[in-house]
Amino acid sequence: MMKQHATPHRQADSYVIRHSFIALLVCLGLISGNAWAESREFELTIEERVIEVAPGLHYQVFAFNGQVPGPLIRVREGDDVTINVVNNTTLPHTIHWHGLYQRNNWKNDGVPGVTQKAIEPGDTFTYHWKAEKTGSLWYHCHVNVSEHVGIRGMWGPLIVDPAKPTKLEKKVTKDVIMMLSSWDSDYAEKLGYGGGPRDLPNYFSINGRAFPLTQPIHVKEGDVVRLRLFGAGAEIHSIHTHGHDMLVTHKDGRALPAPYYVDTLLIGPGERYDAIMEMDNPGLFMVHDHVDPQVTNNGKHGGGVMTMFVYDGIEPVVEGDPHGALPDNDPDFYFSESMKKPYGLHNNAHFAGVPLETKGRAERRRGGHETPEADD
Ligand SMILES: [Cu+2]
Repeated sequence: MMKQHATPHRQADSYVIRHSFIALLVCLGLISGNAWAESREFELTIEERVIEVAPGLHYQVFAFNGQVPGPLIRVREGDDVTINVVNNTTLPHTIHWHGLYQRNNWKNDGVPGVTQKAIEPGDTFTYHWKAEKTGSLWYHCHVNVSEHVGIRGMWGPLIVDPAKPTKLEKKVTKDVIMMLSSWDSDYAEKLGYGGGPRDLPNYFSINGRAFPLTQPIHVKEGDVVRLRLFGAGAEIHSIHTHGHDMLVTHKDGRALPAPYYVDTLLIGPGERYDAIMEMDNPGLFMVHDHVDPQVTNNGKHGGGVMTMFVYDGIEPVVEGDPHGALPDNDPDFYFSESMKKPYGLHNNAHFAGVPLETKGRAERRRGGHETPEADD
């Protein structure tokens, strides 16, 4: 046997090797949360664009990288992130990184007049932060929020993957990000105005598009879907999934100690819920807002916050049903494809708007956010 033949000298060697190895393991354990942390740098511009929110509703927006929602930013817990922002619009903006703690870093919190001066038209600003908080976070403008965030599309998803995911989230096969918001057609062509407390929104959307411009959610039996629901606008939404319960696992990015099942979930402005769903019931099943006015387009039923789970191999049984009306041309409409890509910033051409005519830009530059007399 080896042990019987080992000399005292060799025993001492193996003692040193064994204990060095244990020390190395302890070191790795201590830094495991940040063992793979990386520095990442992204570019974000803010552009004046026009997007089609609903059939016939062309809406002027302030668009991050020219798109609404803004691009997915996905990083890992502990990453050091730098974002260079260029404001190519005619009004000032900032970016608030909603959910981040900004420990010893409050000057990167993006609040105009508090943590920084707003980024003026033509100016640039660089944000640096550490991804200390994990989960479904988001970023949005913090200047004139009721207009810029409320009705101009200045929001996008920021997903920070935890170093140690929960057992439940490890099972996920498909991510589905839904950012819910609303629009007021009175202000579609009045960039710089609107979003006031007496204005009533008349269009409601998932990822900036109202049904039938939403997309079906394609799944197959056995998929485990992670719905990430964001209250990006000023309305309260009540999301109902037909045929399936949602297991609510995370609130505002944090894993819940006791996940719970629902079939209808209330989401207020700024809130995020993650719900994990077993796709075990093949068919066509609606997903929609149960706040009834929010499934309309300008008062007409059959619009707004509405889509459908479509299982592979299932054909519609009713001619002209909503499934048939969905255009079904973008598998990344819910960021499902972007979430499969490596960490980084991912633009999505489907969400891109068309450049805004320059008419009115000079007046906005002079007039700022003053409400015109005609709009009182
Ligand atoms: Cu803004």
